[in-house]
Amino acid sequence: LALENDLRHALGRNEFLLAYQPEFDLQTGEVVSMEALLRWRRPTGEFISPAKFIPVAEETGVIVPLSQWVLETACRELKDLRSTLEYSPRFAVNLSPRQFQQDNLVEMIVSTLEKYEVAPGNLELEITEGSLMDDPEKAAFSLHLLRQHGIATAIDDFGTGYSSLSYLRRFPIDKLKMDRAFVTDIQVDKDSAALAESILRMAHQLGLKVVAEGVELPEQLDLLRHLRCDAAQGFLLARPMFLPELTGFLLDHQ
Ligand code: G
Ligand code: G
Ligand code: NA
Ligand code: MN
Repeated sequence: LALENDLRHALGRNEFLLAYQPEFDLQTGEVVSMEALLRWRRPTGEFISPAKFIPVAEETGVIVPLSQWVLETACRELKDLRSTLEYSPRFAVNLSPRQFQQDNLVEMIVSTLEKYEVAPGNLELEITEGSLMDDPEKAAFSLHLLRQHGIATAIDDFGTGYSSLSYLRRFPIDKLKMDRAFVTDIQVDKDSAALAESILRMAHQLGLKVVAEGVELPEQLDLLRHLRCDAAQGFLLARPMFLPELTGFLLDHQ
């Protein structure tokens, strides 16, 4: 496969970039975190979506050096950002199910944080429900270890997998990212709003923060705030940005 072969060489050819999309506190409007999103820019200038190449990276094993690159780059860029802003924003990195199952995951993360002098409390890991359910015991062990190190964890695309919240009690996690499927029609559809409300109520009872994904309209934001959602992310608030634009955005937002 051409894609597979190109992917093997893409790291060495510096074809990857990170874009960052901020998340905002719904009470204060402050940026609470920014999610690093991997971008592959081909020599032709064409961008290929991670949805397309992450599965190939997993099959070929490229995911191992690639995820190391993502974490290192995010840490290095955070150091840059920190010296400009004079504070240290939190950032989030996505982990695929295979990455989450990697044996030396926690060691790799902790040593990279030390190398770049990034406090563990500045990092958040986004994992999917599938990552937890593949091997729940191993997942629980890794999550406990991460928590001992002070690294936060979030469930990404929450609600699209094992829609039951009860299993979450078994895992030490910090927040849910409510999938944008729950946000899209929230302002026009009573059932959507009821679903979002029940996710929020149960998550809060379990002591979890909730971030709404994919907020595109002011009406959605108002309703989410009314429902006591903690934070939001989406094109209405900020698009994913490369480092120079992100730096300007955060400076303006202080
Ligand atoms: O940013 P975009 O909409 O193209 O992201 C598509 C999907 O790719 C999302 O599900 C996102 O979580 C995932 N993704 C983005 N960056 C990374 C990454 O660095 N690692 C992994 N494993 N997934 C990522
Ligand atoms: O699976 P995950 O939630 O990590 O996917 C993040 C992806 O969602 C990113 O690729 C980002 O570009 C995309 N995204 C972020 N905000 C919005 C939005 O408001 N609307 C839509 N349609 N996509 C969004
Ligand atoms: Na994500
Ligand atoms: Mn998500």
